[in-house]
Amino acid sequence: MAATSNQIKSKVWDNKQEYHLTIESLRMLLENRIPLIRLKEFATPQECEILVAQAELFNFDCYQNVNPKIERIGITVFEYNRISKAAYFQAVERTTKLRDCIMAASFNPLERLMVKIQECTGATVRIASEPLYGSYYAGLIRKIEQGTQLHIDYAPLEQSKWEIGTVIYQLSWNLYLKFSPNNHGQTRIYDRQWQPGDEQYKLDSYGYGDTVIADADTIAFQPYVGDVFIFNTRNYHTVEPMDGQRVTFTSAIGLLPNGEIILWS
Ligand SMILES: O=C(O)CCC(=O)C(=O)O
Ligand SMILES: [Fe+2]
Repeated sequence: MAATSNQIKSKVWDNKQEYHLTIESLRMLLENRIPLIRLKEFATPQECEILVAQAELFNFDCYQNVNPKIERIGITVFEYNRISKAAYFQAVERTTKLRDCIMAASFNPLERLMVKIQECTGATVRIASEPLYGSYYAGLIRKIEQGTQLHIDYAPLEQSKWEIGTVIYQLSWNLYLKFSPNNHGQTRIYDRQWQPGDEQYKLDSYGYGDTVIADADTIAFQPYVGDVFIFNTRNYHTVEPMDGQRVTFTSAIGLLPNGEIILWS
């Protein structure tokens, strides 16, 4: 039985060990050969606490058309997709000022992550940029406390007419800033990537039905404050609901065909 299912699957996830950030582990994550990379103690508890306190001086907005509720500071291409590209880029400058104001009074996780990726890969690591419009926004401060639906984040599908739609692989990194101590709010990733044809399983603005992940291997991780977890968002994934607070700092990461690594939200 096992041999047969291994033959049907193109490969098997190596999830026996924890992977740290190296050029090899990043390559394996991009190619979906491992489910996760963990950057343990990326930030100190104090840094995380100060960043959350600074963010809470401002308003968190709810994602449009998303159920259950997700709150965030920052803008997303996901939401502006159905408004317009021009409106997204109009909002970049003021949103970047707000983010920079919060980071200046605490610390800059975006810069720290970009330097780490640059050092380990030697690649050009930059904020995504759109011809005629300029820089994207990157770096949401986000509260996902009521969980998410089963979903993927994959710009070649969702933002096919933007620069980010040309990435060949897409990841997401989340720094866990605040996490009420309990065993809920885990992130679950399935060894099943979005494929053309999956749109038949789509339920609403972003959720997919469970049939799409039937029989797929899965891994769930318990976030710790100060850690960064990176995973491949072409893989179906969910966040479990929890009682209490769950605040992250996050953006998308993509690899372009020319080898450059870009970040955006
Ligand atoms: O908050 C998390 O753990 C993951 C959220 C998510 O869906 C993502 O980063 O793509
Ligand atoms: Fe996601």
